[in-house]
Amino acid sequence: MPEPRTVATHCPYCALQCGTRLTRERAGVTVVPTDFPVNRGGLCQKGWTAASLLDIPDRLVHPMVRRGGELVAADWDTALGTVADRLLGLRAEHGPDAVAVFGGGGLTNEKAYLLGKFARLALGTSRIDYNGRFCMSSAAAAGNAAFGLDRGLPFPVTDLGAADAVLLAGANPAETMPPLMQHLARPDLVVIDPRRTATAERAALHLQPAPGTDLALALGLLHIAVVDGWYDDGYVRERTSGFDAARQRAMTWWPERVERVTGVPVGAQRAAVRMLARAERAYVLTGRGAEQHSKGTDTVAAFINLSLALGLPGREGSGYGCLTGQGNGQGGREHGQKADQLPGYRMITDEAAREHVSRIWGVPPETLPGPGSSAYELLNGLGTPHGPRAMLVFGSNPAVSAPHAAHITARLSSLDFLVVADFVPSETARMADVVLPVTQWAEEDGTMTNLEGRVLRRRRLQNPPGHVRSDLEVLHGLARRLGEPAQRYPTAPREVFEELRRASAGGKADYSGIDYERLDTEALYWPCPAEGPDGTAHPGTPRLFLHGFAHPDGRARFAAVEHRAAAESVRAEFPLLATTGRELAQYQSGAQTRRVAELDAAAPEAFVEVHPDTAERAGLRAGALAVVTSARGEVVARVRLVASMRTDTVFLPFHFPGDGRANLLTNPALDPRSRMPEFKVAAVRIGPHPPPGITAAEEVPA
Ligand SMILES: Nc1nc2c(c(=O)[nH]1)N[C@H]1C(S)=C(S)[C@@H](COP(=O)(O)OP(=O)(O)OC[C@H]3O[C@@H](n4cnc5c(=O)[nH]c(N)nc54)[C@H](O)[C@@H]3O)O[C@H]1N2
Ligand SMILES: Nc1nc2c(c(=O)[nH]1)N[C@H]1C(S)=C(S)[C@@H](COP(=O)(O)OP(=O)(O)OC[C@H]3O[C@@H](n4cnc5c(=O)[nH]c(N)nc54)[C@H](O)[C@@H]3O)O[C@H]1N2
Ligand code: SF4
Ligand SMILES: [Mo]
Repeated sequence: MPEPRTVATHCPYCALQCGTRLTRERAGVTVVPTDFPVNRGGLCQKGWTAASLLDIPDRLVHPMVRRGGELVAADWDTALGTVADRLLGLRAEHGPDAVAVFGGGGLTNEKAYLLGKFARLALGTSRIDYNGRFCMSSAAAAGNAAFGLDRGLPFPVTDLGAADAVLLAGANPAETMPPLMQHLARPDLVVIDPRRTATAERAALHLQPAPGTDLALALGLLHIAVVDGWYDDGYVRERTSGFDAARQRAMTWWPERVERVTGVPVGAQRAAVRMLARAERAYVLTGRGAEQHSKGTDTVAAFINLSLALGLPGREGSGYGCLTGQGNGQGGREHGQKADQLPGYRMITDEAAREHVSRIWGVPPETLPGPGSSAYELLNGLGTPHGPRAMLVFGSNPAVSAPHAAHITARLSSLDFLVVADFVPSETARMADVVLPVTQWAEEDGTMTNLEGRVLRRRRLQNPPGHVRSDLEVLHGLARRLGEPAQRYPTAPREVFEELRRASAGGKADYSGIDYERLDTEALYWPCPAEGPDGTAHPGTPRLFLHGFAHPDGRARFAAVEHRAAAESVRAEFPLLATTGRELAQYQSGAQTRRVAELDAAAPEAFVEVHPDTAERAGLRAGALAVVTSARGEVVARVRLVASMRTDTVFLPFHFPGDGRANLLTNPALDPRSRMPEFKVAAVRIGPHPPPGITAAEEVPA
C-alpha cells in the first residue's frame, strides 16, 4: 500500500488520546502534538517518544512456533495451521469452552468487535474477557446502576476548565494524563490519595486516607453535606430516587468516626464538602485509586451519591465522571470482548440483543454462547479440570499485570496451548506456543473511543516491517482455518466498522450514525444513532443526561452502600499496607515503554516509596534494595524515601517484570459485582535485600 508522508492521528497509549501529527523524515518518524481539544498542543513524555516504538530492536517480525521448547521462526501458513489444528483438537476433545480469549482495551473498536465475534462464532466459546476488567469495571458497574448508562466522562474534557471545584478521588493525572492538567488549572482541586502525588501537590486540599478506606470517607462527606445543609433538596427530589436509604447509611458515618477509620481530619472533611458545595460548577471524578478494590463498585457508588446530593450529574457545567485508562478503554468495553456483552453495550443474556446481533452475524440466536467468566476468574481457571485448555491473547500482558502474578503465571504454564498476538515479545508472549506478530498504531487504520466517549480515527502512516499482519488479518486467517466463511471476518478496518455500526444500532453505545468520513471533519460522541430527531444526520451526544438519566423513569439512583474493610488487614506478620499504581514514564506492564530508551532511562526499575520513619524501623536506607513480602509473594525494589507518605503505607508501580513485579504481592480478592481485583490494598512487611547477615553483592531487579 502507498505510504503517506504525514498523517494526523492519536497517541498509541492512554485514554486521553492526545492528537498528534506523524511525519516520515529521512532520519525517521517524528511526532508532534496537534491543537486537539484534549491536549491543545501538549503531550507527555510517552507521547513525544512514541515513534521509537516503530523501530524497537526486538520487534516481532515473523510468526514463531515452539519446537523442542524453543520459539522458532515459522511462516504464516505453518503458524496459523498449527493454531487451528490444536484448537480444533482441543475443542473436539473438551468442548468449545476449552478455548479462551483474552482481549485488551488498547485494541481499536474494529479489533475488539471482530475478536468478540470470532470468539462467539469461530470458537463458539463463552470464555472471553479482557484487561479492562482490571481497569474501570467498578466505575462501569456503579455508573450503570446510578445513571442507567456507563460512559467514562459524560461530558467533554474541556468542560472541566470552566469549573470552580473538582474532586479527584484516587486519580493522579499529573502523571497518568499530564495534558489533562491544563483543564484543571482553574478549578480548586480536592485530591483524595494516600500519597502526596504530583497531582496532590497542585491541589487546594489534599485528603490522605489509608488505602481501602474511601468508602467510609465518601459516606462521611455525604453525612456532612446532609447535616450541614449543603445538599440540593430540589435536585434530589426532581431528578433522583433512593436518597433516604443512602442518607440513612451515611448518618452513621459522623466525621469523628470517619477520621478514626480513614485518618482524614474532621476539618479537612468539612473543607472538602464546603469547597464542592459552594462552587457554582463542580465535578467529582474517580480513578483507579478509588475503584481497584474488592468494594470498588460500592466506593464509586458512594462518590456518585455525594455528587447527586450536591446536584451535579446531568447539569450543564457540573457532573460525575470516571477517568478511563487505556487508549480504547471506553470503546473496548462496548463491542463485545467483555464476558457478558455483545456489540453496542448490549447484554449477552438479553434475548432481543441476541436476536439483533445474530441477525447481523447471519447465524441463529441459539448459536451464541452465554456469558463467560470475568478476567481474573478466567485466568485462575486456566488448565484446571473444567477450565480452558488453550488461550488466545490479543493486547494484554497478564504475566505482569494480573493480580497474584506468580499464580497466574503458573496457570498460563499449565495450559496445553497458548497463543499471543503482539508486536513485542512481552513476558506473556515469551510463554506462548505460537506468537503472531501484528501491526501497531502507526501501521494501521481504525477507530478509538477516548475517555469522553468521542470516536477518533487512528490513521496509518507506514507499512509494517517483515511479515507482520494486522490483528484483523490474523482473525480472518484463523477463522477460515476453523471452517468459518471468509467474508464473515473482513480484514479492512472500514468494512469492519460498517458492520459494527449496524451491530451497535439501537444499543446503548449506538455508533450507527458514525462513519469514517464524518470522523474526518466532525467531533462525534456516542450515542450517535443513524438519524437525528428531524431526519438529519445525528450530531452525536457530547453531554449526556442533561434532559434525564438513562433509567426508564429518567431519574438517577442513589445506592444504599455501607463501608467494609479491605479483604486483607494489617497484622503482626504483615504490618504495612502496600498500594500500587503508575509513574509517568512507564505504561502498564511496561511491555512497550520499557523498550523506549528515553523512558527506560527515566524509569529504569522497580521502586518502593516508604516514609523515612518506616524505613528506619525496617533497617532500610534510601537507594538500597528492599524486599516487600505479602501472603502471596515477594518483590525486590529500590527504596525511595518519601517524607509525605503515610507511615502505614508503601507504594509500588506495577510496570516492571521479574522479581520487581508488584503483582507478586497483590490480592486477587474480587468485587462481588464488577469482579475487579483488589490491586490497591495488600498487607505486607518490608526489609532489606538481601536480609541482614547475608553479604551477597547487591542484585539489581531484573
Ligand atoms: N504514565 C502512565 N499513564 C497511564 C497509564 C500508565 O500505565 N502509565 N495507564 C493508563 C491506564 S490503563 C489507567 S487505568 C490510568 C490510571 O490512572 P490513575 O487512576 O491516575 O492511576 P493509578 O496510579 O493506578 O492510581 C491513581 C492513584 O491512586 C492512589 N491510590 C492508591 N490506593 C488508593 C486508595 O485506596 N484510595 C485512593 N483514593 N487512592 C489510592 C495511588 O496512590 C495513585 O496515585 O492511567 C492511564 N495512563
Ligand atoms: N498492581 C497493579 N496491577 C494492575 C493495575 C494497577 O493499578 N496495579 N492496573 C490494571 C489496569 S488499570 C490495566 S488497564 C492493566 C493493563 O495491563 P496489560 O493488559 O498487561 O496492558 P499492557 O501492558 O498495555 O499490555 C498490552 C499488550 O498488548 C500489546 N498490544 C498493544 N496494542 C495491541 C494491538 O493492537 N494488538 C495486539 N495484538 N497487541 C497489542 C502491547 O505490546 C502489550 O504487550 O493492568 C492492570 N494491573
Ligand atoms: S497523556 Fe496519554 S495520550 Fe497523551 S501523550 Fe501521554 S500517553 Fe499519550
Ligand atoms: Mo487501566
